[in-house]
Amino acid sequence: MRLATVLTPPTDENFILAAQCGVTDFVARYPGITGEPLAVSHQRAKSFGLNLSVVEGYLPIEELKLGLDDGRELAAMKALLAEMGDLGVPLLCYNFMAGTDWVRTNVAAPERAGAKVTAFRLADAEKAMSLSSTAQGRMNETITAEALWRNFARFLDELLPVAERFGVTLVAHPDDPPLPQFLGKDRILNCVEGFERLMQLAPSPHNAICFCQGTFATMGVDIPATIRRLGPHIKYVHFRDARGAASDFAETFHDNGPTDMAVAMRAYRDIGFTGPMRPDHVPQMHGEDDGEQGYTMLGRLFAYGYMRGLMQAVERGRTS
Ligand SMILES: [Mn+2]
Repeated sequence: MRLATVLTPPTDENFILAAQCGVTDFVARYPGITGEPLAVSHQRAKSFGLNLSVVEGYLPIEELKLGLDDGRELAAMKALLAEMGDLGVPLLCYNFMAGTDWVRTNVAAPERAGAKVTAFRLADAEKAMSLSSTAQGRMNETITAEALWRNFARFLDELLPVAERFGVTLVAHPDDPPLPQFLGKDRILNCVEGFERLMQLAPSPHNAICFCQGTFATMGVDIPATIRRLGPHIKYVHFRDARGAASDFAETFHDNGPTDMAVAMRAYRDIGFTGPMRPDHVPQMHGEDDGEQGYTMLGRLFAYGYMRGLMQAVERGRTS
């Protein structure tokens, strides 16, 4: 297993802190959003001793999800895959939620000693705020699960062969929150069966899963059993925890949620997972009030140490 991270922002200081904590893999956001060419991110990461191994977040696929792309999104995605191939970046993480990215209704829920976490309550969804810049537009469209699956099949028909050619694996992130429907749009990657259907839809080692553990926790499933069930299809992990269910939950510090994280880590080891694993959303800590919710740095430093401790424990066999 390799300790990975996003850095928001990807400043020299944040790169140095991550490298000092033992992080080896860097996760870049879609270059069209950050404005930084992928080759530059790749080189920058390398200069701090990190490998750029994942591109993730805010991809140009919103029209593709709705079946409304005029060809521009497809072209942008194919260009991205080619660029990733050139640089040897192996994983592209995407989601298939229509109309929104991840959504929370509270970005300052209390965690330990005044730290703040994000939380979601369906009852408050009318005031739901999307934390994504891509969530604008198409808010009034509706879409059924079957239409989404049709669009998903077309998406894979077009992009999977290109990904295969360039040595890139597409990893699908679950719908967050994993509700059956949200804002008039059905959701399809909201349960384990949805991921099994996706794997059957296009069987290929390049069609794989991002196991966002916090999202699976809010599905109410047994985490270690689900890691074993999805097994070799898991190629990338978002490591975090949440307390509650899809319609009402709050995130937690890594050591303060309901999931036995050591048992989860053992399950990743047991399925032979050797890919990148990153802390996902983290609590906003003292002095970080103006940071991007879920993506501030101090909570991440805590997470690096916690995760590295668990990784070393299971990989050296001390907890088995
Ligand atoms: Mn995630």
